[in-house]
Amino acid sequence: MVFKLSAVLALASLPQAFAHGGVLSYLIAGTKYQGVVPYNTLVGQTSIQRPWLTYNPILNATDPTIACNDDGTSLTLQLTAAGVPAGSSITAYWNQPWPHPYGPMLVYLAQCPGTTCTNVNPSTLKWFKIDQSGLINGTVFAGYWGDGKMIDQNSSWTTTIPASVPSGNYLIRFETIALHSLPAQFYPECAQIQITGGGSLAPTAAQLVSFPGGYSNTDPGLTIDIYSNDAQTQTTYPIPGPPLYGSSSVVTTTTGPTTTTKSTTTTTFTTKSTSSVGTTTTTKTTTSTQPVTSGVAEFGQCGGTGYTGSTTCVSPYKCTYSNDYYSQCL
Ligand SMILES: *[C@@H]1O[C@H](CO)[C@@H](O)[C@H](O)[C@H]1NC(C)=O
Ligand SMILES: *[C@@H]1O[C@H](CO)[C@@H](O)[C@H](O)[C@H]1NC(C)=O
Ligand SMILES: *[C@@H]1O[C@H](CO)[C@@H](O)[C@H](O)[C@H]1NC(C)=O
Ligand SMILES: [Cu+2]
Repeated sequence: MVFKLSAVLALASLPQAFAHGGVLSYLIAGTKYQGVVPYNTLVGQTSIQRPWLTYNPILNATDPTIACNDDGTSLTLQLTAAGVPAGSSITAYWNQPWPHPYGPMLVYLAQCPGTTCTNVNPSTLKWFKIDQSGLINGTVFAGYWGDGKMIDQNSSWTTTIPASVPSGNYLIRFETIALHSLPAQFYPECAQIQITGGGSLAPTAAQLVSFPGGYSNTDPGLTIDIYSNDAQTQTTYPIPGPPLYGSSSVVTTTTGPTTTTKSTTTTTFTTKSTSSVGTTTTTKTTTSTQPVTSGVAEFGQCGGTGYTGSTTCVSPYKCTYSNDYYSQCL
């Protein structure tokens, strides 16, 4: 069918004055993917994201919508981001600017049985947490939180698919929890990805939870009153959910002496555009030679049309394509 954007926009009702929101798009291993468009009919929408209908938060940690928002079922034209290498990065972009700076950021994966996540009910899956950021510094009352960092990072959050995760079809669940009022506000959105080239470290039983089930409405990290007297001196915050995937394993990083002064950096950018009738793939390769001893810091520009500076990022960041005019160290 012909997709008439003007007709879809005409059906839109006004979102609640940007007080809330959710993940609107993704950058996955260098490829941009649009999310579903809330407040619009789902008819004709194609996305890797599971649908969510409004900007409103979920206010109940044990409601079925805690898994993949309301309603989180597959689109009729549901897509999957295929060929996402384990070890690559995924950025989720929220509506700008995200309004809630107090609370944790969390990212989960759940492997789907069979050959696709399409039509799999997220409540039937086992989830493990691959990333979290709670109270970064300061006090519960006046500190810097993962949510504040997300806002400072262009209202986006970049996470790395652990290289040790087994290959397969997964739902990835980005979540920001807002604690400025109680009950806590949950904003989870899910997307379908196919992880390739993975490892063999399965999550342990203790690292796996269901949603609903992973949180309780009485979890200390969800009932905390950030305006209380205690909060003004409290400098720790218990992040809700299971222990982090891989957290029991020891990670050893060995840095040897630098014996070379030059190395070759090759960056491959892949742009994919997908429609309901087919897939077009464009591949672009940039090769540059830079000293390894210097580089652009995290979030700095490292490429783009007209850019003449360094194209090398300081370790461990990678120069990540955003658009033709801008690449960034992430
Ligand atoms: C939360 O949702 C669960 C499941 O729908 C329901 O049983 C419970 O009563 C709800 N709790 C609150 C506080 O609304
Ligand atoms: C907390 O960390 C942020 C970012 O690193 C920094 O800008 C801020 O000054 C820190 N605040 C405190 C109270 O240490
Ligand atoms: C900031 O986020 C928007 C999407 O919300 C994206 O289009 C833009 O490229 C991002 N800017 C940078 C510098 O990454
Ligand atoms: Cu809100």
